[in-house]
Amino acid sequence: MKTQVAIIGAGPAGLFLAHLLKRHGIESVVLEARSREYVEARVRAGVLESGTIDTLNNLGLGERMMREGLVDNGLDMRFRGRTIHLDLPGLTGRSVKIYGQQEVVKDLIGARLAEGDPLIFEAEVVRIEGADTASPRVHYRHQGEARTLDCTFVAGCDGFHGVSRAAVPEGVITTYTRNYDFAWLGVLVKAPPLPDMTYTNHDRGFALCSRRSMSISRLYLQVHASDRPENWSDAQIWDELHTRVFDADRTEIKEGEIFQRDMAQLRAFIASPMQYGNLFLAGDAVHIVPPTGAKGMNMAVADARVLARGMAAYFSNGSRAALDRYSEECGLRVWKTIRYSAYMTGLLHRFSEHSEFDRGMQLTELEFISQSEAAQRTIAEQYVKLSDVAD
Ligand code: FAS
Ligand code: PHB
Repeated sequence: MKTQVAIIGAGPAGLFLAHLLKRHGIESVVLEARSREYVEARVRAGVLESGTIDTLNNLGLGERMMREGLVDNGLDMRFRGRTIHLDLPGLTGRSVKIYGQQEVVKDLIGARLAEGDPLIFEAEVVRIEGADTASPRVHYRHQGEARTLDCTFVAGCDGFHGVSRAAVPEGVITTYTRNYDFAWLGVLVKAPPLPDMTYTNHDRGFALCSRRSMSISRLYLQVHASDRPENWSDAQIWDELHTRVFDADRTEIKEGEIFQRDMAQLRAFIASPMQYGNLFLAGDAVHIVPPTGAKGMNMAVADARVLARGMAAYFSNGSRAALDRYSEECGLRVWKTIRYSAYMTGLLHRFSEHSEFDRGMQLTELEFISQSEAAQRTIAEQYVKLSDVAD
């Protein structure tokens, strides 16, 4: 099989890239290791920045997101029983939208298949041959058979555990990593959510109250990295959430049926450069941010936008200039997003290695933010638009 662009992975990075390339008349084939059911059921991110919202709408794929997505105008941070409320439109002139990543993925997959464009599920890529040549070849397994896909470019959109990053020779790629010794236990609950996105810093640990609709709450608890969802009873989850959200009288957080549990490990990671010959890495395949910044999916979309523009230039006029600058053009944005996500993680979580002095500094930072509109605007601006891509 032959195509212009071989896309490895049907997550946000790969699916947005496929649709963006099509708008430029560029053919691609998406190879996804998992089944459609698995990919569409995977619960992950929830916050869409305006750049992601606009991209979905410009692709003509935003109708359900605009109908079912929830506009988020506020960001609350609680500590010492008090709340810092960030009025996003007041501070930045923007808001964000809450719309589950799995809903975005469903919309993109549905459109891709409706348009009859190649998206092959249960097609696991095992090797990329000739990434640094003009005609790379992707080797994958499908229906028990070894197959190949010849192409001009390979887009490695296969996430942190994919194979594409490994196709870049040792000496060429540099990785930067920070691992945290805590993780997030996430639950989906059939109960009305809090009115605003609410992050908390409590002596017992971090908690986050988000939502998927006005009747589905998405709640998170900081737990040790070695913990497991099955270690927690529903009652223990509710006890910790009420406590960490300073909801001692249990009147704020509405309890309900916990119908989904998952764990997300926290790490900050970036690999540089994001390209090697005719292989281009995008999304989690090349960077990971702790989810405290709500950036992972938005970063993946921003990478896809830059990459699609570079590939469109090449196929329309043969110029590689934009493609050769892909890594450089994405680099600073990615580092700034990692910085923000690491800052918010450091501000809101309990650290086993923290001294009493460190704890005092952390709470004083929150006190300072509570009294400084400039500090609040700094956080709000990064929450709503760090994944902006200059057109
Ligand atoms: P993805 O990982 O979404 O997609 C990669 C795809 O490639 C997958 O479908 C995979 O099956 C496929 N693949 C892998 N290897 C392959 C191979 N060899 N051949 C073919 N296909 C292959 N972000 C937030 O902002 N908020 C959150 O709360 C949040 N929670 C998260 C929880 C978890 C458990 C994880 C892992 C991530 C979370 N993220 C969160 C980040 C997440 O949203 C990512 O940033 C986002 O999925 C990035 O999209 P992609 O780069 O497309 O990678
Ligand atoms: C979510 O709704 O899943 C969510 C919201 C904010 C975050 C992370 C995840 O920082």
